Amino acid sequence: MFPSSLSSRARSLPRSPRYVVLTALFAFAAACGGSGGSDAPTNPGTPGNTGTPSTPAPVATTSVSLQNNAFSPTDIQVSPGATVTFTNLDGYNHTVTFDNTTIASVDQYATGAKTVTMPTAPGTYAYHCQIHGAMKGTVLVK
Ligand SMILES: [Cu+2]
Repeated sequence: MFPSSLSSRARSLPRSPRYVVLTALFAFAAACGGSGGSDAPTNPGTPGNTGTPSTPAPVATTSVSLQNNAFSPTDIQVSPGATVTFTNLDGYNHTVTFDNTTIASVDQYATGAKTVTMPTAPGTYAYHCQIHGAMKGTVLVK
């Protein structure tokens, strides 16, 4: 369908053709919605691969900071059995408490770095601070 001259441009701008297609789809959906009537779709559907996921992917790192009552990055990805370092920059007490009690959690500490060894079993392991209920994070072992 595309002229062969597009192939080199498509290689340097891999998202461009998809973006054009998505733009066309949105324009089409908008046109349909404008026609009104009961058979106009209220939800035009979700494109399969927009490149902008609603939930950010976990960050591949073994270092997490505790600052301003938050874990940063909130969601990380590590290898099985990895050691994750949690550094408290707030100067007051936090804990790193995993929901999965087989993981050795960190009792309250106010400064410095603590390490936690993650399981070898793949999965998402949620943790929180026992002092500040809004402080939550996850470690994806993969
Ligand atoms: Cu805390």
